[in-house]
Amino acid sequence: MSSFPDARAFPAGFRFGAATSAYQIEGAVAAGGRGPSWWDRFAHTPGRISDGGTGDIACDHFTRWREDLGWMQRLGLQAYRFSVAWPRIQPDGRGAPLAAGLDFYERLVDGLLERGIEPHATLYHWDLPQALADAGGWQARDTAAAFADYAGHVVQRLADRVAHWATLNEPRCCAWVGHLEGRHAPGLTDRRATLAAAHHLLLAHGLAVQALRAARPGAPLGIVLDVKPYTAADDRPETAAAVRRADGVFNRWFLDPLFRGRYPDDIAADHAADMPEVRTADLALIAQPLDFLGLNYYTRGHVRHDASLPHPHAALVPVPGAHLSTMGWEDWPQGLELMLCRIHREYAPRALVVAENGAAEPDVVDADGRVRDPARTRYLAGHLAACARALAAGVPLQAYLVWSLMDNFEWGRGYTQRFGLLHVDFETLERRAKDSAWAYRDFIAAHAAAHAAPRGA
Ligand code: IFM
Repeated sequence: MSSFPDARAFPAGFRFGAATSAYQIEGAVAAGGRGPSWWDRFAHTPGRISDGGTGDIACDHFTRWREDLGWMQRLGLQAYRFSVAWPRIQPDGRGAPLAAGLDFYERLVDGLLERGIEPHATLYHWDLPQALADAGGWQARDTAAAFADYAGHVVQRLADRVAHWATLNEPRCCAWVGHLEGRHAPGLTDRRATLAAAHHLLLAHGLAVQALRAARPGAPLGIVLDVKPYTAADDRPETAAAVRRADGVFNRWFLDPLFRGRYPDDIAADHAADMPEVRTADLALIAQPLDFLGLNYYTRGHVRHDASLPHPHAALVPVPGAHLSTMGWEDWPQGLELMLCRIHREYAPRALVVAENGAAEPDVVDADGRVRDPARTRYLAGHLAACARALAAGVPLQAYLVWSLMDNFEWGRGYTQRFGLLHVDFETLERRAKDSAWAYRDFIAAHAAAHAAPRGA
């Protein structure tokens, strides 16, 4: 407990919770008429997932959701971020919504509320219906309009009960890792496809915000971006330029259009030959005011210039003595403080939420049934301290959500990475809280106690 910050640094009403996403935990991929998504297709393609895993069963949350709510309650979580699987609502990505799909998320939301847990919903966490993928996926402009229609169905049913609606999770990752690095669905390595996907994802966000504001005025809307600070591993001017480019691609390519209504000139110039069609009204749609911005933060990029690498010509350099998670990511909490403060200063979103933060560690169940994961506890404590410093600096941070509630399907890395507060035995699907989960529970309880009304007041 001692390395956690003083819980009083977080105001009353600040929410501590955890996050998941549909394809990573739900399983039950054909239940209730759910259609296939491009992640079903990708995961079933030999060689795509490092351990051959798929989301067919995952954590079977679709049937065990009540048990999972029980765990959230036991840990004292105050907020839970989940995503809605588009193919459960519209199996082909278009048309009338499936009642079974909407009912599932309605039960989940009502179950959260009954337990005093604030629901945070994300409308797209990468599971694009395969029928839309076949019609061009995010490279097709039409997919953006289809998304706004789907979003409307979900928000129409649940708007009165969800605290935060995020349109998209990490459009950068969907565009870059899926279309340039080939490690995520749809598995492409094509820069034109990447930039088209990125633009159409942002357009989808803008169209959805417009549709949702018209249908449900007052529903709290935002988007979740993955952000990463870049630091220079040497003092050469070429490295400073590489840092700027890497930051431009990772951070500014999304923050600038969303908050300033334009793509960053330097990166747009670098990519002029590969840019998609950007119509006159697109950027105004993308830059509509939002109620909050969600940030997913894990690590930094410590880099040096390397001309032999493709744009942004930045090679990662290991930091001596740094603790690395099993993903190979450095535990660097200063980066979270830095990004929170910078985004507040430079882009001024109305409110911020840490929508994901956590670490994959080589967790094992000991003979006594405990999962001792001190590195994760240290990681969480350090990043909570970073949030406390950002709050003290005036950042309007409202919530902190751990990635993830439970061990799950880590995309291209299958089941090899354990990010959970809950350990999941993927043979039996049994859940058990790791030591870090109990430490987080104690911290949340300390915060609640610090803000409890004095007796007799
Ligand atoms: O598991 C992912 C999640 O789906 C999106 N953000 C990063 C996490 C860890 O890689």
